[in-house]
Amino acid sequence: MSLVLRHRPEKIGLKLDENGWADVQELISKMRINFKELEYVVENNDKKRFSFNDDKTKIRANQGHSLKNVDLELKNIQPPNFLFHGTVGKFISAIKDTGLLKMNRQHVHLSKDRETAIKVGSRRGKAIILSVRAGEMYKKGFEFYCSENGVWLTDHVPSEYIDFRNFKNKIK
Ligand code: HQG
Repeated sequence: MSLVLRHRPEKIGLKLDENGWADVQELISKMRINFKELEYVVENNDKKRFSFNDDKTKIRANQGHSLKNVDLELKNIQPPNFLFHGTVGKFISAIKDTGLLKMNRQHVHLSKDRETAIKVGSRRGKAIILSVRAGEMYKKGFEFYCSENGVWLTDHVPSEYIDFRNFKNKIK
């Protein structure tokens, strides 16, 4: 479901609207599942990646899209003073140069606690946790969004707002 609702809906001939919504009946028939199974995934998915609309006729991914033309209608809101980003050592020198970039996704993804950031970083190897001075960025006019499932999103985190301090001994 992540593949078709975030990245490649065309793989099963699915259409998403401009806000990333797919028609539930269309998804069910194209994925060959039933409504109960879909409801189970939405309710029990470990990261609450998907949401229905109010009457459960539409479904979309809450964040993580690589599709460029999906507008999730996120509102700019004040983030906590510090947010965290889990990554791995091989990216650190590039992140020092350019800051955190969205790479293939629509946003840079930030976590509200270190534990979540460790999980995110560990997908790629030994996690390194960067702390981001999000409150200061917000005061300077950077926009922040919080997805339906509690992931903090922004467009770019310049290096000057990232604390690399704890990790300097690990960086070659
Ligand atoms: C790195 C998963 C070089 C960045 C997770 C990351 C998250 C840079 C990778 C969500 C860089 C991008 C997002 C720069 C950033 N130079 N590397 N300037 N700036 N990077 O997967 O944050 O399971 O697009 O550190 O749990 O790892 O999909 O982003 O390692 O919530 O729901 O480039 O995806 O959630 O990787 O993960 P990603 P992410 P889901």
